[in-house]
Amino acid sequence: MPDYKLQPDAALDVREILKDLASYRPRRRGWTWRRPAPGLQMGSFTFRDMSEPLKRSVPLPPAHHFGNIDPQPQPVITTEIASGRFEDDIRRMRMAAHHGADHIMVIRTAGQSHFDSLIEGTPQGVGGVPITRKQVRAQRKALDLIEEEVGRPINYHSYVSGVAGPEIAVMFVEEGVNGAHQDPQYNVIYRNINMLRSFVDACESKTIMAHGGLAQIDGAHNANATAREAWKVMPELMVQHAINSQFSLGCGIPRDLICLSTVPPTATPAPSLYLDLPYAVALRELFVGFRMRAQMNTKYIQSSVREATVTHVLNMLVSKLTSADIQSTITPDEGRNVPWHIYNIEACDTARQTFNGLDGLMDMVALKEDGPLRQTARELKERAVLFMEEMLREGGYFKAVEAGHFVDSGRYPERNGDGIVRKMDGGVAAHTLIRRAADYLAPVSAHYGDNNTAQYGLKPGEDPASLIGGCSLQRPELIQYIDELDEEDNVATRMAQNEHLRQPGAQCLRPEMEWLGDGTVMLTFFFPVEQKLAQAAALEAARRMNLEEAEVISSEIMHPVDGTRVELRAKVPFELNIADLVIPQEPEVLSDDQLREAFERQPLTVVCGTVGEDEHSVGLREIIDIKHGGIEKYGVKVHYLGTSVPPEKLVNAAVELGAQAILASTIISHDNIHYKNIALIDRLAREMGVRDKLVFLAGGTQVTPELARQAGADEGFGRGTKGAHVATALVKLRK
Ligand code: Z97
Repeated sequence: MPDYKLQPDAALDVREILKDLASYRPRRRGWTWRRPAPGLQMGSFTFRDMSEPLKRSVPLPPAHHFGNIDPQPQPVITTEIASGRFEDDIRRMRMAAHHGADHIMVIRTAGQSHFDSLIEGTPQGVGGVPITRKQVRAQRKALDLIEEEVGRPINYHSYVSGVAGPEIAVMFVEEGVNGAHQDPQYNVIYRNINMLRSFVDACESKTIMAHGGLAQIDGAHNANATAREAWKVMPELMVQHAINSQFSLGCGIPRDLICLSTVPPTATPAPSLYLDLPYAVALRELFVGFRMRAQMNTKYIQSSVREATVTHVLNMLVSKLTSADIQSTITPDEGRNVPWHIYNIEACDTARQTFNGLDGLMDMVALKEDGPLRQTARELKERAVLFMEEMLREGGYFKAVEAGHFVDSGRYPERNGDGIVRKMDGGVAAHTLIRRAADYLAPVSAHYGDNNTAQYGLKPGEDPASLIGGCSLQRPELIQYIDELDEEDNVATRMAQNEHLRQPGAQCLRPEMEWLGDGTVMLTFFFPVEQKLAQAAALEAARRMNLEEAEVISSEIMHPVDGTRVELRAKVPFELNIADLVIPQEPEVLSDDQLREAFERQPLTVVCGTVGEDEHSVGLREIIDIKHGGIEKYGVKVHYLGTSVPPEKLVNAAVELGAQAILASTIISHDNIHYKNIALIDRLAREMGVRDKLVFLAGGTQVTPELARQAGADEGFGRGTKGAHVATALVKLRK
């Protein structure tokens, strides 16, 4: 292990990660599933479907009401990272791990599939990072530290696809990558790589992955995302899963590491569950013992985070009603290409929150054994089997692809003739297969097919690599580590440009969405006009706000002419100096004993109520009730006047009851009514000549202390206030 360790209260230092990479070795290999913890006790609750908790994490936002518990669901949770700069992805990985991700998928840069070899260095990517040894090694090293910090293994993942598949597979095993997509059908259909080459390469790639214990995910989700009417290709999706899963088994990958990449094919406003659930059931019935990697539907996502989140939650309901071993959390950026930190984190939280909420569901409900669910599931399986039989009749997979049978948007056996056609002698890397010589030998420990070791005296089962004293999978010192070759497009030059912003230690700060110091901000506008005008107005508003490079990233019609919501991204032209920033002082809170003693020495009476036309009572009761640790607990005498109390009544009661303080709770904030009521109480107390004898405190979720004081209160209290804060103010401010 490196000397560098993550400190819980210090930023991850990317500089430390990049040090001594040439000699870094991964800590472990192979995939890790979560460990179930049935009957887990956390806070006041017993959970049924959770896994072992984390050592350190960032709980969901409402967790502070529940003793800060952070139950971790049983499925492995994926986050997909695609910023284009691996050094910035590293910081995002730490955040994602703290929000419950233990499967970090690094999306590849566009075009890498067509490279016929490993690439070196760390060039900046488009839509993902170029997968190179240095990038993989740095990220695995960071994850080795992060997993120690959170207390759970983190699976690192990318793609063994493309013309260099086998080379990448070897590099992944050498570098401790834990999972990969590997499906030759992906090469053929989506990357137009020659099919014969792709299937031969897949034999080698899958064998190497089996040797390294990698989990393998297939590519069927892409058919779902590509077909025009995705809900019609369900039979074909099963055929794709079957071809790849059986192929992987044949190459030695154990069944429980073969993961079907399955997507609920439909999305709202279609009646999605009615279509998606039978499909999910059929799949799990056909593929017993294989693992389900539940991907979320991305095809129909538009640009609203809200809409993508609802799709995600509905998809996870399907996972819960059936099963998911890995739950993907594709961020809304798949729909609108905004690959920002916050969306990875939000999607992880969506998964955690949903599975927390659905805990124990299947102890209470069951899927019906008859009716449309079972009928449709059976029909889907029959269609898939017929598809497969037709393929065999017509001469096999390659012939079926030549005939355009895949990604056809018809509902099999119906065909629309819009399938993707590839030719056996066409595509990238066609005619590159070379028959092995009769005495071919590869002195490596993971290899597909005949390896003629007998000619060198090895017995069957003996490791061919022993002929050379071990291969690079056993002797990492054989690995050629090549550092940056490109003098301009490399991590050192990129980091030099924003070094003054790099934590820990930087004194300057810029807002960031994906890259350190990118200066990116997002603004939400509402304009009371139609969409095009609203978009133009948002851009002009950004210009006048001195923002740069403004672009509309989404707009939603609230009404065709009466209103549009516009989301806009832009860059700020400044840096902030950390030393100039004013951080409000934490309020000083007296201890329970000090407070009790103070009110014993000098008793105090308060009158309180929720003022105006406001029926909220919970917040104030938390501040006063002894049961919630409110001020009664310290011996304060409290007259609670209830809700919707007119300001005059509050001041009059204070006088009549001889109180020394008024507590006004004011929750509703429309038209600034909360501050208006604060000002009114202050004025009435002055007019009655009692203001200087009374402490006047005002609170509410939308109350800012400074504005409350400006309005006339002695002190204001916002969200998160406790009885002790208010009691301390009463001691300090009493007249
Ligand atoms: C996912 N959300 O879950 P390149 N091989 C397979 C793939 O599915 C992909 C690649 C390779 C998606 C992420 C789509 N999948 C994006 C089976 C991509 C990528 O882009 O050709 O270098 O490889 O995977």
